Amino acid sequence: MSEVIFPLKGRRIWVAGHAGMVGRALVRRLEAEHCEVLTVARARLDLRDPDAVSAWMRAERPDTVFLAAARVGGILANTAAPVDFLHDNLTIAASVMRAAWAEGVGKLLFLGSSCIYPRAAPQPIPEEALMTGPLEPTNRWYALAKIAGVWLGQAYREQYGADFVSAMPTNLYGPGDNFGLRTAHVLPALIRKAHEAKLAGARRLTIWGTGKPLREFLFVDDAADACVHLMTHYSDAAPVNVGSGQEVAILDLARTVAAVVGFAGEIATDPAKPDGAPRKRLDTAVMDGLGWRARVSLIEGIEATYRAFLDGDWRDGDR
Ligand code: GFB
Repeated sequence: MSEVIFPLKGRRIWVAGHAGMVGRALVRRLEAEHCEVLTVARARLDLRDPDAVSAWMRAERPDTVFLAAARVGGILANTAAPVDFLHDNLTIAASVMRAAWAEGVGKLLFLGSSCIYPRAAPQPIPEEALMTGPLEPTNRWYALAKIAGVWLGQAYREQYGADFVSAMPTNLYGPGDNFGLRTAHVLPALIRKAHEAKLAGARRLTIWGTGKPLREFLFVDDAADACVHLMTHYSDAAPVNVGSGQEVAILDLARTVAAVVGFAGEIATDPAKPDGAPRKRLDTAVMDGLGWRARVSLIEGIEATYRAFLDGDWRDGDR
């Protein structure tokens, strides 16, 4: 079991991207840490603007940063908006890291993603697989920006001794997710599709692709807990995978979601839509060694996310 090397008590912690699904979970999680949490609305601070970010940090003086802000989206959103996914994620990472270094922030955690690994990486994917092969084409713009973010953090560590670390979470889901059918990730999309099919009395629900790809899912509160664990227990250049070990084929996921939602009809596939990566399960040996593991089961997480959807705790990223 590793020790706490960076306690959070009494710190001024900026959660960049606090209104997003991961940022909100981080704000919830940090309530237990007796620290001061800083947030700033998107309308007040454009994180892509380096001078504005520097000025805000100079005024607010955070000493710790969780960089959870990003442009994210599902498989079709990624392919439809390559500039947005590459440019916005590059500039957010560059602006926040530069300002964090210049303003003397003590520690920063950057959120990468499991999709930054090569399409043909060995499974489960160890951290060393980064940059060893071609990327999955459906999300290469996003992946490239996130790789640059991870490497930028390493560069600040190498050149200036900055304590910047990176977490690589697997596919995340939970309350506050984007449920817009065109732009969502698979899990919220399936919940909404199954719910609407149930209400409409439809006999059939159609999922994208063949239903064969495997995905590993991590509930967002577990992801936030893992980020806090890394912030407090880890300080090194190498990014660290954050997984759940809960891997499922998309067609089986659709069946599970249908059972939770109460949709009893047929589930059809649409092979004209992209499958994306065949599999991207993370090797979590490093995180295991740091004494952390996920707690929320896939079924509990889907139930909680469906409850949040019914309560209106979601957004429609298609709008
Ligand atoms: O979650 P998802 O959009 O992204 O799709 P990725 C996962 C799988 O679910 C793909 C299938 O095989 C989709 O074809 N799928 C089935 C659906 N039905 C649906 C549906 O209604 N909506 C969606 N969205 N998918 C993401 C990247 O890749 O991985 C992100 O695009 C991010 O940038 C994330 O990095 C971790 O898992 O393929």
